[in-house]
Amino acid sequence: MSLTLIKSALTLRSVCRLHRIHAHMMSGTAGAEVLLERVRNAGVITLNRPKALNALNLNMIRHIYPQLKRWEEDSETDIVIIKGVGGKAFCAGGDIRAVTDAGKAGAPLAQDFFREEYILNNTIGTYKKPYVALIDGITMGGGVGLSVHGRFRVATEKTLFAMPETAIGLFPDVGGGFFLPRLQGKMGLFLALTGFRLKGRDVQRVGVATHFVQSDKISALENDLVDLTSPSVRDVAYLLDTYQEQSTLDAEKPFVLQQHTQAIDRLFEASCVEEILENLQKDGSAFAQKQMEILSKMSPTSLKLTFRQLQEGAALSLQQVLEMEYRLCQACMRGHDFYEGVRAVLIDKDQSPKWKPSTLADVTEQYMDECFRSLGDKDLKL
Ligand code: QUE
Repeated sequence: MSLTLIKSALTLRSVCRLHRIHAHMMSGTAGAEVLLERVRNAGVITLNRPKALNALNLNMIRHIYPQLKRWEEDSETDIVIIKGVGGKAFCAGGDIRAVTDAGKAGAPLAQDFFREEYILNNTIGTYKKPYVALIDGITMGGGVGLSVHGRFRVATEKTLFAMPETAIGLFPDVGGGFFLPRLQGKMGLFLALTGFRLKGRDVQRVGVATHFVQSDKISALENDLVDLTSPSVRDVAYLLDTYQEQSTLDAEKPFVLQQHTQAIDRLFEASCVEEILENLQKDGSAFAQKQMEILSKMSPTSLKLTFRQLQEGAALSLQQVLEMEYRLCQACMRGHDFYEGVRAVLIDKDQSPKWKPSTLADVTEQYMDECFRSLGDKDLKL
């Protein structure tokens, strides 16, 4: 063989090898929707669908759940950290569009997605090791379920929190029935019904986040977290407190709802949704009028489901709440508004859903009772 031939054969071999490495990376980590790595003593979960704002799909759930379980028992893993890539979102929600497509087609994803998502939420809520969610960006719906039940939630000035599901004919699930009624006064019910968005330090002020750290300090914080050896919950709390003390950004900015917390507690104290609207109507302030206008755009069925979900959830464990929410999401999949809301907000983006029934008065107690009823063998059991 001539020297040139040997050289081209070698080149061909290296090209083939590069191809194999590339293929391996795509199936392993680099092209994956979620990255799961051990970094020193930490298990690190990185949500990696930046173009979809890291929205959670069933494939991601099926990778995260078993790894969380392994790390919980693994003596070399002391702490778990979860974060998102792309700089815009931690996790903007669930991949709801795929779920409604499956619902229309009668495909199993419609049951499997919620079931496995809620099992994951429960695992986070009962985790035996420190769990730290770095919610540096948009954190809504499904993203809230991946963070709020964990021991530590670190907000930054880029955090944008909301439970916006009443706008798509759903209800604030992923354990919303547990954490929302446990916020101060009627704050949780207000956030649940209106989908009000909280930013930055306000996310900590209402108790959704445990800490506030400036976004530009998050990567240093993450490095320090993975360097902790066998940290106790107190050790992690101490490190997070230290970072928080060094974060002075927006410290003087008042709470966005400062002027309205008393009004919220008064106006949202009611025995049904109709009574809240009556309270808002009678009050007549600019704030009350604004909330009335917002609520008038939401699915009437979702508003009534959400009211009762939080009312019942106030006296239930996280496990019981998730079991209740599983019944409710399956009721939404059998109904009309969830499909119509996803069409209007996420597919056609015309923002004009045609709700059925279209008024609160036409959502019957009998229908509500049906939504909360047991699914028999199909119930979620935690
Ligand atoms: C209300 C919602 C959701 C929403 C918008 C709303 C929701 C949700 C998403 C979402 C966001 C980004 C994605 C995606 C879905 O948007 O629950 O797939 O990439 O998951 O007004 O409840």
